[in-house]
Amino acid sequence: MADTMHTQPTPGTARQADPFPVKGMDAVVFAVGNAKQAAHYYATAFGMTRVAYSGPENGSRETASYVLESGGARFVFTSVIKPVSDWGRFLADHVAAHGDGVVDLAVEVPDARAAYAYATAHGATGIEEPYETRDEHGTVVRAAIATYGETRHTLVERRDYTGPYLPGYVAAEPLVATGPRRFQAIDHCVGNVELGKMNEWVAFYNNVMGFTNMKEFVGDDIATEYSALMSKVVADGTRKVKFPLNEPAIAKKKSQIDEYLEFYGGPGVQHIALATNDIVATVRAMREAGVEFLDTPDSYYDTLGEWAGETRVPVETLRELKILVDRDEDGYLLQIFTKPVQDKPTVFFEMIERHGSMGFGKGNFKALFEAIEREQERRGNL
Ligand code: TYF
Ligand code: FE
Repeated sequence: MADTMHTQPTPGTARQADPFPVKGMDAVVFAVGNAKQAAHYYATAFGMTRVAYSGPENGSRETASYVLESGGARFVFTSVIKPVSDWGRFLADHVAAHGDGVVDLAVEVPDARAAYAYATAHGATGIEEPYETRDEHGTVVRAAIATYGETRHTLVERRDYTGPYLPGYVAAEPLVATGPRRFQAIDHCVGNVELGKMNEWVAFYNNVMGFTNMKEFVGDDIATEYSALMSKVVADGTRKVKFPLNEPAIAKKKSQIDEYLEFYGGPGVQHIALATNDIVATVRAMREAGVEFLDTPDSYYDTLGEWAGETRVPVETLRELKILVDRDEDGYLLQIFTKPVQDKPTVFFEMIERHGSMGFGKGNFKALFEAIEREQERRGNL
């Protein structure tokens, strides 16, 4: 891919130190109308374990927050009890404007002050200056910068912090009996931005966070044929944090990205991909718990063997569960997409099992986008 938005170190010169080191995703923070019930859904349907809580019982009169984990993946569900501060009003307004959605893609960094200084010096809008909080478990330094829409990146520095989440939270019991883990990490977090803005946001991540572009992208050619979106992926130096960015494309049908932007009320997080080691067990368990996935036509599986080759999972099992396969020069991946997880056609999830491939399922775009269009049609939005 022609790539002028960033520069890799020139061969032969010493490799530059990472200008914006990150340790990984810290948390995905959702603002929701009813955190108590959302937490229950992610516990029962996604198999996540509640580990921490903050609410009126432990001194937070304004908000209730449930922290759930699955392996290294952490989700926080926050809802407003009664707004009294700017933060409470922001969360209440966010839910009113967007419905349930992601307010924060929090990134763990070794040095939050340095990360914030670098980001703001390279064009980021600061939302929160670096601040320190501590309790008996240690100290955490945080700062926050704005990204697309009303979304932010909190930069979290955990100074040997041993508490269950952050100062202000108490350890909490799992909400339901925990079974086998259904996923162990956040693989990537995707943002939808407005028409014509994708390259600006790619440049933002290049400049502000030193992220570089991954090779997978959806350009004009694919967009106008069937996908109705354009997409590029930025990632940190270690490829632990990967942020694909979509914008609508003018195609034959109304773009799924336009549908999102209309119902979300602007740019925001579209999907979170969760890495699993056993997508078959995961999808079975989630389907049993009532999670709805996008359908894939049988014809997809009739020709699968011809191009996808052998995978860990027999084609008949893939067909039964509607799991998709993609293969590239590095290996293959298995993936599946949920339907939107709220009544608005906005946020959804992807389950992904990687076997060498670092891609995002480009070979599935046709089948996938046709499935999404069938759903758009069912909703009357096409
Ligand atoms: O993250 C990605 O880029 C892939 C492909 O609505 C994708 O998961 C892109 C857009 C979309 C669903 C999947
Ligand atoms: Fe994805």
